[in-house]
Amino acid sequence: MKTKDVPEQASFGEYNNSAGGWGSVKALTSILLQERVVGAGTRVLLKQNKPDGFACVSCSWAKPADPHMFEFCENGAKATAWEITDKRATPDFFAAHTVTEMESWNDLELESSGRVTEPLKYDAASDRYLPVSWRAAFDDIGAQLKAMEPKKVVFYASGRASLETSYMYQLMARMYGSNNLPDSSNMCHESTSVALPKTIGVPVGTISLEDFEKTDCILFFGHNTGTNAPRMLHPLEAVRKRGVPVITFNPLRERGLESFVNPQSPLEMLTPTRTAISSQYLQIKIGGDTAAVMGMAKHIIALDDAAVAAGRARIVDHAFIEEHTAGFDEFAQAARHADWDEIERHAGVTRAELEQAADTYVAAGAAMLMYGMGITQHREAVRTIHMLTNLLLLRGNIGKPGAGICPIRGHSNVQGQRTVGITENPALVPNDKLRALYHFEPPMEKGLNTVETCEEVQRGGISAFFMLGGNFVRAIPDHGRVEPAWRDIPLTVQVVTHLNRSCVIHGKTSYLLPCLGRIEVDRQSSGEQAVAVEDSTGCMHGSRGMAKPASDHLLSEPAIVAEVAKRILPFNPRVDWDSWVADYARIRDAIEATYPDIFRDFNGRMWKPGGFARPLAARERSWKTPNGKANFIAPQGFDPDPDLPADAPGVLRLMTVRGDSQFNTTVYSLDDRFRGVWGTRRVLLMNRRDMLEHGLDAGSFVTAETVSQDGVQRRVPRLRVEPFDIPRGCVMGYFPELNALIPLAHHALESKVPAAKSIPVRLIVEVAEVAA
Ligand SMILES: Nc1nc2c(c(=O)[nH]1)N[C@H]1C(S)=C(S)[C@@H](COP(=O)(O)OP(=O)(O)OC[C@H]3O[C@@H](n4cnc5c(=O)[nH]c(N)nc54)[C@H](O)[C@@H]3O)O[C@H]1N2
Ligand SMILES: Nc1nc2c(c(=O)[nH]1)N[C@H]1C(S)=C(S)[C@@H](COP(=O)(O)OP(=O)(O)OC[C@H]3O[C@@H](n4cnc5c(=O)[nH]c(N)nc54)[C@H](O)[C@@H]3O)O[C@H]1N2
Ligand SMILES: [Mo]
Repeated sequence: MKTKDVPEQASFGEYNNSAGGWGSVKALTSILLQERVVGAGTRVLLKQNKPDGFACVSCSWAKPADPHMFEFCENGAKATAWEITDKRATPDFFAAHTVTEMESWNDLELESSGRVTEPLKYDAASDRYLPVSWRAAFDDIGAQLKAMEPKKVVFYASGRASLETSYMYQLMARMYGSNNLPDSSNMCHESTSVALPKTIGVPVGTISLEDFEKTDCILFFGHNTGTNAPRMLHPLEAVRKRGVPVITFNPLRERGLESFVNPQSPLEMLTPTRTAISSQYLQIKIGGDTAAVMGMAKHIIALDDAAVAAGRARIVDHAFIEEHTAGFDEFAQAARHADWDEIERHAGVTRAELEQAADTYVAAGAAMLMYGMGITQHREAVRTIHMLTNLLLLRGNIGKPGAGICPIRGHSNVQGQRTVGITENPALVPNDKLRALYHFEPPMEKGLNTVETCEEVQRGGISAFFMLGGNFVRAIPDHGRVEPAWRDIPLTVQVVTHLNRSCVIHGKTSYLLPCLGRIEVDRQSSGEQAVAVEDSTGCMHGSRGMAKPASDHLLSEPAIVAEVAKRILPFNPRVDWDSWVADYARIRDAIEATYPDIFRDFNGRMWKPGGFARPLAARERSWKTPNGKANFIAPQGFDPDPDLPADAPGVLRLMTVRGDSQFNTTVYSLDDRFRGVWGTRRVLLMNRRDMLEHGLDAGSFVTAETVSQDGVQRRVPRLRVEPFDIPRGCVMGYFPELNALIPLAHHALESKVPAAKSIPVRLIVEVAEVAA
């Protein structure tokens, strides 16, 4: 069965229902049917995100202590069904298809082949993956890695692997001599990890689930919650029912942020009352956030100046600013000088709208601010995050109940991987602890992040790429330039559950090592094992697999890391890899010994309902910044891309986002229900007036071409154009189909997160052919 993505056969229409509701129940049943796991799936889902169950493998949203009976959303259920699917990519399957043939398949077709069941090695003579024994695979990988220069070996991690696996993985890489530990975070919230330490002295968000009960206002930036963290709609719904305003900033009117019907509330399902999620919706331009927030700040400073002049109570939290912050005067001065015309031009909304939002914000005692990829994946992402914290600091909204900042993380343990040492930056690693515990000298020079890894691959400087989960080759930018170089890497090793594009575009020697998923029972010599993950609010949760493994030949991720480690590292009596694998509680003891403040009594507390929270200095208003203060940082200008003016003639700003039926590069179907797109992902959604100006009708086909100064042509052909409610000058398309358009150098200035939300493009009209 091959379902080609044929944009001619697509259909479009408005989706008039809310997020949630019966639509979501129906879609859930159909995915369980598609994966042929209706009975098993339903049983497993009842344990999802429960204190004694398993942590969902989809998003990283917090898991409450008193969960709903169904503490999962439609998309979490899809992710579960995908993992426990009945479909198998067996050695027979690989015998039937050459790798060259599979190269022409799309992401959906590749992963639909099901779970990989046995270790495989690429055979160039037959152009096929052939089965190999675990021992032969480990011996060969070990021998090759041992002969290589550690600085030329990269250990990638996608944010799903547990705290236990991640800790072992980074330890192995460092003992081997490499800090090359890029992670999916480098394409995601790295902008947050760079920005927040400068302003509030922590690399992660400060809110907890309880803050939703105490907040008086929520500001919501650049996140598609109904699709990408749907369980958050529950606390948001509760907040709205208390009458608390939610102000949303997004170029698209995302369905889940407009209204929600709780599919778990019998009353709402019978007489669907929708909860309006946003009280004010600012449909700003792509990249308009710094300007929009500056508009709000300008209004607040003006109100405050007037209050001071009239001798009335201050509008800003002056006591907080005096005691806790630095840089206020410069920032206030920058706000006074900011020009309203320029703010409106960049933000794409009016002064009146911004003043209204600011009035709502200053009327609130405590406010929280949430944000996603619409903020982090921009050239000026770090500047924008500084601007978001400026807004919070003005009113003392960090470190008090009901207030705080919440970067909404992606993968279910991406934040946790950073916490236990997956980073290319040795300054973020407790090297003294590692030295003391394991008696080795950790490498001290900075390793490669994601973009730097791709650059090095192009230069031919990488000897081996080890991939712990994920789909690196597909998730990165600039496919046209990176893929050819990728094939020259001497060794690529992938720990996978499903066949994906990174298996097909591979190095000279290539291994696929199939692992257990988190939902599966993981039995080792001391019995069934559990693992732990950290959610978006800094809470650690235990997770116990319960489904039968997809095949008898799978190994757990800790076991795979241990087998490689034993082969590439000299014997060290202080790390007994086998005993760690025998009982994961011992890995947790090692994590606790390395990070005693965060993981105190790890094994004792990991099953605490709601998780146990890591200590966060900013929550206590203690600022771990160089000057010991929370810092206002005034932005230098508002332009979203320093190299390309927002309004260059003929240039559109393209955002590449997720549809409702995918988890990153894992595409479950070609539909994006909430946006009314059916049966294709090869589309560009545009403003109707821009279409007129470009001479395009609905259903026209175009080639998108990147505007860049490096002389490289980057094009994606055969995209169908449809009109959509999106600001002028902005276009929406899908990740990862359009990643070939992103130049590798087009990344956030300080964090190097690819700027996937602001790609400057031109459209070239294809033959005057219009789909019916
Ligand atoms: N079901 C499902 N869940 C997921 C994922 C998935 O693929 N599927 N992926 C997981 C991962 S790894 C991540 S990182 C998260 C991603 O979750 P999101 O952060 O929601 O990611 P995107 O789908 O890329 O959507 C970004 C949103 O930002 C808006 N946006 C784009 N540009 C701008 C801008 O300049 N300003 C503002 N204010 N808004 C803008 C877009 O309209 C869109 O609503 O979700 C996680 N959860
Ligand atoms: N244009 C554009 N590009 C983007 C983004 C964007 O918004 N726009 N978003 C970026 C973001 S936020 C992220 S996080 C990255 C995502 O980049 P990655 O994290 O690298 O990619 P995923 O698609 O999440 O990886 C899916 C694969 O993980 C494997 N897998 C699933 N479960 C397991 C498991 O339990 N163990 C192991 N070992 N493997 C498993 C499966 O084989 C599956 O094919 O993409 C980035 N790229
Ligand atoms: Mo992500």
